[in-house]
Amino acid sequence: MYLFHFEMIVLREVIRQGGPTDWALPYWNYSASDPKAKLLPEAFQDKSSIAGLKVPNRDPNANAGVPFLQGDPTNINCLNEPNFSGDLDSANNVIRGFGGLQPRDPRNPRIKQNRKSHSAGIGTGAVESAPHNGMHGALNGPNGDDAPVPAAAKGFMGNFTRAPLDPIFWVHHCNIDRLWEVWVHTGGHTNPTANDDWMSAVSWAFRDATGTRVDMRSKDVLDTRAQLFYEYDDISNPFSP
Ligand SMILES: [Cu+2]
Repeated sequence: MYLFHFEMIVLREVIRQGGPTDWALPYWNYSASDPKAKLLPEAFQDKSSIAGLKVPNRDPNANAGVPFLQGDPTNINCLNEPNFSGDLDSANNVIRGFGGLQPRDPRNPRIKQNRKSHSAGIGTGAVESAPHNGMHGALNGPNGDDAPVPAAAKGFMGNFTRAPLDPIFWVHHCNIDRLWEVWVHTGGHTNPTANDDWMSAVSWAFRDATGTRVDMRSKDVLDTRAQLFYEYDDISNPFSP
């Protein structure tokens, strides 16, 4: 939702400056087979000629254009989750599901917190765990909130309120949205539309490109073509034959 409104706001300015009328936010597919896909895209690196995309509050190796990922935060095992909604097994170990526990599942610890936060927890869905959270942490770099450095030097991507200050946030999140589209179009997966709660229980407020308030619910973003006027160029699933 916030990607859609951000895209519309930027598109309006792109057109005002004489740019393409079909401009769209790009996505960063760091899980592609090309090893270069795991490097920070060049436009965001220190050597970029686009000043606004260079951010010092980011992992220095990412900014230098060298490998910066530890472990495999780009893994897309989330695409193998058979169900969208997670559940808890009898040992109280989470069965993640692609999207996580239903927001009103009483076993979801987040129900006791602010449901609009997406802090990590037992209700964390597979795609939120990886690549979402893993890439946030990797791009943040060594200066997390607890690092003994001045506040101005702390990373952006590892902090909920600062992450959108890093332009890479937007292309990272576009890819997370794309992965949902990959998941739902492959493997016989479906969104759990029989349960209306996750689609309608919560609404969020945005500003459209003219500054007018718009309220949206999850059911408003289930079909990118019909509801949001875009589609991805590639929603192939590497795990599907
Ligand atoms: Cu995020």
